[in-house]
Amino acid sequence: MKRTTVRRAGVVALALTSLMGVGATAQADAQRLANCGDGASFCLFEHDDYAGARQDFLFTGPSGGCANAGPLNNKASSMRNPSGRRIQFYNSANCAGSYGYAAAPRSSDSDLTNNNFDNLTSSVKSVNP
Ligand SMILES: [Ca+2]
Ligand SMILES: [Ca+2]
Repeated sequence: MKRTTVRRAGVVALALTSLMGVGATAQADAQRLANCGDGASFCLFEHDDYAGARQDFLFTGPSGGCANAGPLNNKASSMRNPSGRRIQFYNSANCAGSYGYAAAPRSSDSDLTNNNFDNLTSSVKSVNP
């Protein structure tokens, strides 16, 4: 009898933990994809964890638009891509040469160091995934 009660309590606790886990994940997803400027397709941040100066980009029209990093040239350390397109990162201005890193649609990265692209981005291009 006693053993059964203990097991039931364990199951309830597990179910509660799962529910909380799902809620927290959904909230984190919404948070990391928000917080570019209103309607921006993509944004770069000066520091890790979406901190420091922010540069917004609006890519309209056909795929393949390129934009220079502006004030964040060689400074970007994290990024958010709420758009449905892939964003390619270039070490040179005007998307010259080959890209060094590509962000998946609807993704974010709190630290570009592990992509070997910290403080290197000079231009970005929006392409169809
Ligand atoms: Ca930086
Ligand atoms: Ca560069």
